Amino acid sequence: MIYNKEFECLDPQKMHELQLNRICDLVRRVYENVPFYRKRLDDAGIFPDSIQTFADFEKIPFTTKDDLRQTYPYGLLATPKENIVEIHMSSGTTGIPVVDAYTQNDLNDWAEGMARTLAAAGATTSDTVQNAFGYGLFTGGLGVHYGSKRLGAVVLPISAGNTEKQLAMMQDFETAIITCTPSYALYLSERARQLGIDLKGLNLKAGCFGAEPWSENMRKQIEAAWGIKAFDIYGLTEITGPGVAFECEEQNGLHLNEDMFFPEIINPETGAVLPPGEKGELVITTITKQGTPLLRYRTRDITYIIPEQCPCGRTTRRMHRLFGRTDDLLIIRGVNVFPTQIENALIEAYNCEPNYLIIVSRNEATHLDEIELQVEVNETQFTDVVRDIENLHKKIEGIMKSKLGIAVKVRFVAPNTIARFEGKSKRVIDNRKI
Ligand code: DLL
Repeated sequence: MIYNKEFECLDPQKMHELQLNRICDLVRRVYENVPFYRKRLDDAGIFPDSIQTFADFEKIPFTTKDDLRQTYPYGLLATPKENIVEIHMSSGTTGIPVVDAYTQNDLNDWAEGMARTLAAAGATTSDTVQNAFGYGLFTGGLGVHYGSKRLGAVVLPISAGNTEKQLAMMQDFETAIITCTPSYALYLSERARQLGIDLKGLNLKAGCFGAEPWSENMRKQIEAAWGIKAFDIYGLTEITGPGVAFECEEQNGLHLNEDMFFPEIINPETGAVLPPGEKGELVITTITKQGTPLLRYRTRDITYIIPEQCPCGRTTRRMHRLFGRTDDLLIIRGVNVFPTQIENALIEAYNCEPNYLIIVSRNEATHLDEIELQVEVNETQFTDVVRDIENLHKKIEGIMKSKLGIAVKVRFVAPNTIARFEGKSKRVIDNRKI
């Protein structure tokens, strides 16, 4: 269902006008209220009134994650602190968190974006949304929560973890929509199988999954294991959280909530803006945000804008599902590969559940990079695999070579030896000292 026809189906020309108005207003707001941005713009010789067109806007310098860290905790507030009603943050691996501060209006926008997301996955007012994203500073839990409430569905705020209870709740409350990371969705289905629960016999119809990269083949596996449609949802803490973009029933690219988030794709090396269809780094400007709005924020996520309009009736632009992050890109002997490409090829070669680990190292003697792919075999496949292990090795390694152009050494490991995840998964260990 299209939740908000006014904005989701707005004439593209009108959407452009709306965006440009909001951009001009935003540049003025941050210039007046955020010393960091005033200096940035002054240094670049840009005055708010000189921004009249998208071409003018493209001259504004990017904002980076580093800028956010350097202004921690409140350096990017664009409104007096008394207007802030909620804070979220993500710490990542480097220590200093990045902060998002919301006014009530920002929370309303967030709820709106997430109501659109859930409605596009088929959620209705009579459905139970079981929300297995973590609640807390992470935006997954409360993002889905606010969206479900706005939509008028029943939200079950169970948070991540407690796997057996999740499965019991699903049966007792006839959950229709499940929301969590894709890796947790797979773990839930694995536990269900072990406990003899048939997920396909329950009331489930769809799942909204995101917060980490997942491949198209992993989607198919989740859909088969759960008997549902699995929708990709996207967002990041700095830019409000989930609800930036979401899939519709076409499951072919994610519609951007363009009335709130202005997207650009850039060449990550040169910063040049790329046309639709060309792959690059997603840059977002939060055009309605009041608390901590960002100008031209470099997400580090790699995608492209799909040039065609979607047959679903929405007119908002779609981005291709993410290929990965600029900082996840593995460069192996000069070949660029994202972990999701390895995942896709692995599932294609061996229709296993993607419990795998990618270990990258540098051979000290040859100074060449090597990838070991540890693949877990499940209990039922175990005996077959042992019988046919040589062939399977060859098959996976062959597909990696032909699809990705890299040599991968496959090592099968026993069932249940690779870690499972309730939140974001960690599937790459890079032991190279570079
Ligand atoms: O992961 C927000 C979120 C919550 C999104 C729930 C979707 C669902 P962060 O923890 O700040 O926020 O991580 C943001 O996660 O820049 C991407 O690299 C990655 N990511 C998020 N969604 C997807 C997705 C939340 N659908 C970072 N596919 C982003 C691939 C995703 N990667």
